[in-house]
Amino acid sequence: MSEIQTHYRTCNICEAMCGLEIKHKEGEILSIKPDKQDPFSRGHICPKAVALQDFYKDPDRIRSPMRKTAAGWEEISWEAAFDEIQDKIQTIQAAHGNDAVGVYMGNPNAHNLGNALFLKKFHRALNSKSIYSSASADQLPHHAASNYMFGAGMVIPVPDIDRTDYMLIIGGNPVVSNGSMMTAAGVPDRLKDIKKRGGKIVVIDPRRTETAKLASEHIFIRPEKDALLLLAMINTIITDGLSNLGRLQDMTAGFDDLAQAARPFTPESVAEVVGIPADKIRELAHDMARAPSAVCYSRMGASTQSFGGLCLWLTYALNIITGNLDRQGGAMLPMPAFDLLANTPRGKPSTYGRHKSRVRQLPFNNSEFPIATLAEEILTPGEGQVRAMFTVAGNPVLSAPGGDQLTEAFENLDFMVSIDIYLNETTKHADIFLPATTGLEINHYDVFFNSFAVRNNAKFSPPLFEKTANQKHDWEILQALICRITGVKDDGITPEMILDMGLQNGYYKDQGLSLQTLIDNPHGIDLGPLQPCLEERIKTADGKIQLAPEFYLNDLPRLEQYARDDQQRRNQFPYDMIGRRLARSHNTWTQNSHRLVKGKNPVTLQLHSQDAEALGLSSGQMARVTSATGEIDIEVDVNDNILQGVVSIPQGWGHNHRNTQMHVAATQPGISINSLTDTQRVDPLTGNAAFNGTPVAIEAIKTAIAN
Ligand SMILES: Nc1nc2c(c(=O)[nH]1)N[C@H]1C(S)=C(S)[C@@H](COP(=O)(O)OP(=O)(O)OC[C@H]3O[C@@H](n4cnc5c(=O)[nH]c(N)nc54)[C@H](O)[C@@H]3O)O[C@H]1N2
Ligand SMILES: Nc1nc2c(c(=O)[nH]1)N[C@H]1C(S)=C(S)[C@@H](COP(=O)(O)OP(=O)(O)OC[C@H]3O[C@@H](n4cnc5c(=O)[nH]c(N)nc54)[C@H](O)[C@@H]3O)O[C@H]1N2
Ligand code: SF4
Ligand SMILES: [Mo]
Repeated sequence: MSEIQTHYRTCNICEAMCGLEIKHKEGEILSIKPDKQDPFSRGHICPKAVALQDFYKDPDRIRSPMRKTAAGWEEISWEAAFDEIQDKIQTIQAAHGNDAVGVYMGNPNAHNLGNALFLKKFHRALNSKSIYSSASADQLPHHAASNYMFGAGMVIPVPDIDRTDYMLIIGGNPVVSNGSMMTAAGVPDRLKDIKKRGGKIVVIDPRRTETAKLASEHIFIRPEKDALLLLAMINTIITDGLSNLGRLQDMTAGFDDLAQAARPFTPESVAEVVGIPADKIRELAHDMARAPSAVCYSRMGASTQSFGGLCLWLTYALNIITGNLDRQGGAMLPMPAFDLLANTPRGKPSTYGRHKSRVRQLPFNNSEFPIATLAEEILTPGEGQVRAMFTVAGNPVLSAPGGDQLTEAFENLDFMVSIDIYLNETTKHADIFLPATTGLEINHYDVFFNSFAVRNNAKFSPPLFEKTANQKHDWEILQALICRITGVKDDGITPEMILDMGLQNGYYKDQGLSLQTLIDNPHGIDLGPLQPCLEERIKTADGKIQLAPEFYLNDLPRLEQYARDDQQRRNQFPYDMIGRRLARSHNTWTQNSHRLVKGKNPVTLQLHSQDAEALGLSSGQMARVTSATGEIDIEVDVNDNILQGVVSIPQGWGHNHRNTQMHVAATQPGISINSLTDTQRVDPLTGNAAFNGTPVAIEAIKTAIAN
């Protein structure tokens, strides 16, 4: 009889980097619990971590390469799959140019060491500009602000949540999401600690969220009005003589331009449109400026909207003019042990805006085109049309704006390859399916999320279970494809080698940090609180912060026009739709774990009681929601935690309406919020999808509830 063994690793489902303690015996998981000795996550986990065992054992996981035939899917060897891909890709690129082959990369790539390090090489091998990812449905405005203000998209300031005295949260719900662009396992405790030490948390959100309930104060805002609020706060701080650049005074360019740009946006002029009284806006500005330390943290609600670019610029600017950038308790820069910026020199020419998309002239930012334009790039004939696609760990049919259009687009491709773990709404369109390892089967080190971590630390997790003989890791698949496409022999370099080299040459080299040190410390190594380091991390040519880049100033007339037109906009679609994240699901792919989806139907339309009354609807009844581009029927949840005139639907759902193999569907309705969102709604500045504030109409219908 073998003994019960204990394995320590970091959960790789979301950004929080929770340490896990896993008891197992003879290949069976006995328990998945928090690793109390993990110095970063301090004993926190969420219910999703326990489901890692479900993804490992899931009978629906695809475990062999497959080719689609007229008679259905047929298992094939890896070599046969690679042969066919090589042939098709080379033929298509030779006939139609390199850009005819596109790549879409989904969220799990950021949680996978091999993909984080090998995808760029894969793009270089294809030498195509047709690169797309979930980043343009998520955080592109953050990278744009970092690029234009600090010189590189990965110079991302994060809230020093453990030391701040005042935290203003705009459009983020970290109590449910566990934090994003702010890696902070155990957010609820960290937030409660702010209050315990006498500090204040204010949440600005059209929903009274789980985070809002825990905060000192919640203020409702109308969707997509945040840029106006931020401008009025900046205006107030400067007009009332409260701005203070502090230590960064000589390092900051553009203060006068910012002051001038904010001048027309007085609290009185924006109050009605924003839905927050002028006095309240002044109070927010004064509190933020006068707090011993403060940070404004804006997330999905601020970035996935029509003014995402402006919102993130103004968020950074607010932190800067209150003296809170790069200071304890403010917005600080992590010093990651493996640094993605290690080889980025100051003044490196930026790729932002270098190209425009073919059909709609949307910008190429962050080395990719916006996902909102992919369907039309596939469906519109002409030179440069995308004719073949790779999807790598992504499900854009459910996750992209107007996702339904991608169903048609993928069916129109000459060739499609999906590297994934499940056959789903997206990957079922592939001609070749390549199955990857995941979760408990992989080595893990968070190269991205340590770059957003609220405390410097490093941890490496070996696989708990070895892959089987016929399985390949994502990076091995990518490497094989790179060799096939370029004809160059495998250089034998593994992600672990790259990681080790980065650790040994990074910020902590004097402490002897290496892959071996991490292997010897399975709970992870604490590398201390965030330190001021902007002078070292900034990548602008002159080493200065650009407080008022033209890129943003030129977008202000669009905002002013929008504010002026606000009252006339809505006749046909009087409600603003926003999304909602659920504690027990992660985007579109975890719903196959029964333990996460059992229970009451979570896919409901949240509607304010006064709106419900006007529409003749009550909880449990069905409503039809219509947008300019789609229509769904959904169960109503009358709920005064939402602002009147705003409705909310969870993101990430939609299984079973297109006959996938995922058995989750049997118990849950197949409603995708992205059947309502619109590919044409983007922030034109960054190209990011504008999910929030999608105009919709609602009517009561008499259908019985599906389940
Ligand atoms: N309306 C609306 N839409 C949204 C959002 C919203 O708030 N509202 N949120 C947006 C955001 S923030 C994001 S990040 C995107 C997410 O968009 P996507 O990344 O497109 O969606 P995911 O559900 O994360 O897709 C993950 C895919 O990877 C597969 N997978 C999981 N693990 C692995 C692995 O280890 N290897 C491989 N090869 N495959 C794996 C899954 O089976 C699934 O097919 O959705 C966006 N869409
Ligand atoms: N449980 C769970 N955790 C997750 C995920 C998941 O699917 N499930 N997904 C992960 C991913 S990929 C990401 S990117 C993160 C996202 O992390 P967060 O950004 O923290 O998550 P969201 O729930 O999308 O929060 C957006 C908030 O913005 C509000 N909002 C909507 N429109 C507006 C607006 O116009 N203005 C303002 N001020 N607020 C608005 C919404 O009501 C919501 O509370 O979460 C991650 N963590
Ligand atoms: S919060 Fe995120 S990282 Fe932590 S256990 Fe849950 S899914 Fe995993
Ligand atoms: Mo995301």
